[in-house]
Amino acid sequence: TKPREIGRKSLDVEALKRSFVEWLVYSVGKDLRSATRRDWFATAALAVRDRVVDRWMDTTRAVYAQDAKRVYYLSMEFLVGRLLTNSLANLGIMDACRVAADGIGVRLDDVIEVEPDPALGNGGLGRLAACFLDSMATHHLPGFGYGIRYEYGLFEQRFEHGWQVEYPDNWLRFGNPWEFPRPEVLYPIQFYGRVEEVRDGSGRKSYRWADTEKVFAMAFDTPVVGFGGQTINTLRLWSARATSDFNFGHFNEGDYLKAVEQKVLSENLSRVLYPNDATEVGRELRFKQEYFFTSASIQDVLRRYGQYHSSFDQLPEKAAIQLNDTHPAIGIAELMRLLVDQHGLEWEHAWDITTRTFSYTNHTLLPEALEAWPVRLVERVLPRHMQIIYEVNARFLQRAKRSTGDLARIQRLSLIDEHGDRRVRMGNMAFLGSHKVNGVSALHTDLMKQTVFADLHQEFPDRIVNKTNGITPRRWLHQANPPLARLISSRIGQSWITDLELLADLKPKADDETFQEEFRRAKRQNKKRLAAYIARHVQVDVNVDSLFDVQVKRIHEYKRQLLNLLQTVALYNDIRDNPTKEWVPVTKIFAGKAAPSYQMAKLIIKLINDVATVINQDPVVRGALKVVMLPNYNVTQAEVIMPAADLSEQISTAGMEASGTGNMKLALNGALTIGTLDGANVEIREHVGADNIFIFGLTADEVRELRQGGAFHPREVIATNPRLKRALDMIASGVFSPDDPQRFRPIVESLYNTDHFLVTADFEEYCNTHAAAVELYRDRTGWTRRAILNTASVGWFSADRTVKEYASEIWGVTPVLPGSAE
Ligand code: DL6
Repeated sequence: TKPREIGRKSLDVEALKRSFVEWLVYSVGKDLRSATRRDWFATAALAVRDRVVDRWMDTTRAVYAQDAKRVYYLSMEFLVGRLLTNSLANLGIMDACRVAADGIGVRLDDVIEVEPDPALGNGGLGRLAACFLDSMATHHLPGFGYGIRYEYGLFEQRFEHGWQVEYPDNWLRFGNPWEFPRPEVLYPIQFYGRVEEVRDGSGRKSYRWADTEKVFAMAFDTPVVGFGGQTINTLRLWSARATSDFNFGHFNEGDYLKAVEQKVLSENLSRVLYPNDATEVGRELRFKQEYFFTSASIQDVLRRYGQYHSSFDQLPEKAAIQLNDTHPAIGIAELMRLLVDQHGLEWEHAWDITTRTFSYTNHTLLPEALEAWPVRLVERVLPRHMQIIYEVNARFLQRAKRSTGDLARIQRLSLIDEHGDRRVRMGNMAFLGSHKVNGVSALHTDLMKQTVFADLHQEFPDRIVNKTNGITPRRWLHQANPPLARLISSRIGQSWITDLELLADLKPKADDETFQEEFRRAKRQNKKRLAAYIARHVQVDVNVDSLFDVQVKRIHEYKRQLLNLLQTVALYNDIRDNPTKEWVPVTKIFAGKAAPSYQMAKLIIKLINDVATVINQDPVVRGALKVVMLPNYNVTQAEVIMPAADLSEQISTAGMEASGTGNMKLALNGALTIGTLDGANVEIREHVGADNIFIFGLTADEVRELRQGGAFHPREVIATNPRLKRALDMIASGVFSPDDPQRFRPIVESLYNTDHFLVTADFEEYCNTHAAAVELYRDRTGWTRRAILNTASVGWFSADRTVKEYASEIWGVTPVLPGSAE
């Protein structure tokens, strides 16, 4: 029989072995005896990449042949995770590769472990982009990711004496075997300069952007392997390169060092990812990064379109540009500039094309995270774009004034915030320049309509739509949780991998004793793996039979790690007060990074670590309670944590978490959620049923009323709750920080004085609900039944469903199947 192959490269074990040896010797330049694990990683990646390239080209050819509409997903962040396991799993050659590696004396798992996890993002928004890429490729949607090839990703987090310390993430130090540099794909990006008005013979006015500083954007392409290996899409990341005029100016004057300095400065543009998550960024370099990758991407889109089209009329039928948050929103002004200034289109015509091409996803309502760039900055860095923004605004406000005389409303609609120093509201810009604007969960979308975009929503009532987030089942179940994936496939076959709602077929098995037993066995195996990871990384021994209670996400006050921690301290006191009671053993597991400039979040990390030290060393509680904070949370670590969790903490102040996606990953892997009615938790409850989730706390409406009513006094709430007061007194008096008793005063004071995130208000209900959850854990059958029902009920939260909704309702793209290359 013909060996299974992809393109020209065979997938059988012998061929893989040959490939390994050839790559190792002829490309990596090592022999079998001296090869390190890193050499083997490079070798394996290159051999696997060979199996991808033919299909990649097939995909590209098929899309070109049909002149199909493409989606361009513009995102400042992509958290793709390790790619070796992902490629092997999606190509279906994990086992063949393992055997081939064994055959030459190499353990595949060791090789997998040395791959760096590219941290080109901060959190949810970046990981969502990566899940969407996987889903688009798996379902044959012609999708391109466009972003920045940061030389340094998000900082590496270490704990030193319990404090977060940031180290540079030099992820490219050993090279990146997955990427293809494209030195020929190079676009000039301009900054600064001035705008000249020019009139042609007929008196027609046009604009020229002159005396600019230039830098080049150079492309690096990474193939995105869809499940089954049929469709391979592209992630194109831009890297800054100095232009030669930049160097030569100084070079010719004989100032070589100055020339090199200039080169370094201009290439700083793609040097480092801004480590911000929902905190204010006000840096010129960040603004330039946004324009840099957006302009390069749009130039690339127009070049590709231009190969087949001589007018721009059909652009919206051939290209959908999705703005992942407002970071690339300057692209709206950029496309207008290119169409009007460079290609001579009339304004109205260009605006029609632009708005039909763009759509925008909002990911947060937090005021401090809504981008608003100072007019003075935009004017200086991108003077022509500022003019375009003014023109868009003038035309829009003129239209708005026809329907309202309300000046305050006009001010709210404006692209320019006139309070204080004038700023460009990027959210309003993205809204106006898009045909569809979406939120990422039902609640979040409703709140968008009621709050930040209330006025714009009234003007354009059909523009806002909801697209509840999703996660890729390939990485988050098939790859991360082999024991559970195998169990599921043994009962319902493998089709769930690309059609996750089929998991519903497991529902009847929720009461089946054998299935329950096997489900528990899979969970236990994953818990053992996590326990070993914990022992290796933080030297804490945890009981595999304890309830693994997990809160993993960025550290932020609105996510309320503090609520969890206060409950932990209260539980610690309960145990100490009654040590002989048969407590259900609980292991609290935290992980997450704090933005380096977010002092309160960093203090919360220190508090978690200090509380962990005291509790873990206390002989009285030993066994009943452990606290673990894992350093350097990233995609790779999440793949170990998610499958091992029993309880998933999703406890943000209602109305503040746009969606959450960790909540979906944990539920899919059989954890029960304890959470507020926030973000996608609301929809998770609808899918899993109220009996299989622990909901507590104020609702978003109640939060708003409480904050507005002025009747919330945290000091009084604390006074009436002795368990809470005792926990706070302990923290305030230095029980967890004997070396510096005052250390945590800022935390305690902020809870007493303002408690903006309503930790004290939700404390009691949270504790009661948590106690009920822990109590249920005693009932093995009852718990397992609910865990199975969670896995079986969350198929709807697949990113496949989400991207299909985007495809049909926003992008207007359809699948393109590459011609059979087999
Ligand atoms: O939509 C993806 C993800 C949501 O699941 C989170 O709830 C939300 O906090 C996150 N938002 C951001 C916003 N950062 N900015 N700007 O990361 O998006």
